[in-house]
Amino acid sequence: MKTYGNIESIEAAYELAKEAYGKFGINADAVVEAALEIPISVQCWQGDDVTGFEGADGISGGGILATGNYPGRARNGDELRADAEFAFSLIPGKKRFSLHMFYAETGGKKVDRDELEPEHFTTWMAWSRTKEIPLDFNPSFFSHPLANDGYTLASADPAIRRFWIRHAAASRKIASAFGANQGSPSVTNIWIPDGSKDLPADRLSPRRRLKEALDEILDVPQDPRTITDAVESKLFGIGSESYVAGSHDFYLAYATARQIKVCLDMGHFHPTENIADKISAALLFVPGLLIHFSRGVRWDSDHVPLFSDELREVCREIIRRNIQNKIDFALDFFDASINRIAAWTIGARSLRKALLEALLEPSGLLLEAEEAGKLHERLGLLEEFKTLPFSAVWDKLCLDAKVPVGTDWLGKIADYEAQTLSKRK
Ligand code: RNT
Ligand code: ZN
Repeated sequence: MKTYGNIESIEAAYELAKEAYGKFGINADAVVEAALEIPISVQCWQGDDVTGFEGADGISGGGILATGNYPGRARNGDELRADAEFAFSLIPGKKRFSLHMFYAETGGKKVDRDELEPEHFTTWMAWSRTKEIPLDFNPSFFSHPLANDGYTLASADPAIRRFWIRHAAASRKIASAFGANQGSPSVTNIWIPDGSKDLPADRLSPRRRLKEALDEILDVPQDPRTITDAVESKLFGIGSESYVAGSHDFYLAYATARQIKVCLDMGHFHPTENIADKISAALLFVPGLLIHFSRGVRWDSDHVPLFSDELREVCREIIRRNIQNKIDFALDFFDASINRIAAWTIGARSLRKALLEALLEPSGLLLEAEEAGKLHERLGLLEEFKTLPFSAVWDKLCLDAKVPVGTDWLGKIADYEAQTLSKRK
């Protein structure tokens, strides 16, 4: 693979770009720095097709499913950590790592999900400290015998419900240990698959049970300096096509009432609905948002996000209002049909790219035109800003962050595949 360019030409192109942005009052140097500072939470589950370490072997179940069989899936904690570290070397800027409960390391001992303790994440926490990668967390309400009938926290069976309440409580305790270990809150996201394949006769009771279960879980006090709670809605899933108990309306109301964060997943709405417009509305009522950056193709397919209009719109919406401190930026996709490290790299780089682009936008001028009632000017500027020399600044950002510029990361992936992934049989 040819290398993308030499340092001199990247710097020279950047100087010209800097001048172009400078004309609109944007300081590109400062923007590059700011863009690198925004943490992106990388999802561990892309590395192993949402399998976990319980020996489930590729069955994710519970409304989500990784498809494809590209060789080289990480099979244990050491492989997953090694793959993630390698991906991090290709992704510019600050990173976090998001775990699920079923990535506990129990040393071969069977410990059910309601009995896991912080000690089962000792290796993860040590790694997090050494690599300075803070951890986020997710209780795992799927791929488990007690999730087989499609209901967990909203289950009509009190024994099943109890199990999952204990599971969530254990997760929050572990997340809080992460938070203490890393000195900042671990963002802990509750997503449950609960729903019905066909038309339910009673839509209310599961939601009432879900509300009561969540109350019980969140009533257990945890130090807010160590954990931030979030709840994630969904429109439908595989096997829950007709009804999902934890819908957007449900969680928006719930999070408002409890003053916790709402998680908006880009793939969890109607295919033509973009979450960009929901951000300002929700933030008037909830303390913050967790965003799962994903790309739905016709449905909630969890494809790798690209530098798409949808993703760029979401980033612009956040940056224009300068509300990035209220947003947790997280990735959520799982594609087993391509090299998994490339999937991480493409998804995370697209998000960083969209953040950079949004930060470079001279949005103050748009606002001025709007406030002055010069709407033709607003439209004209909006259109002109699209073709400012953004890519030169992106290359410079990668250079500054000491990650491969342009397509250079592809060669590194090929080497890692030859040396490491291809040996996993
Ligand atoms: C599922 C949700 C959830 C999961 C991960 C694995 O539809 O998007 O966020 O993808 O927790
Ligand atoms: Zn999600």
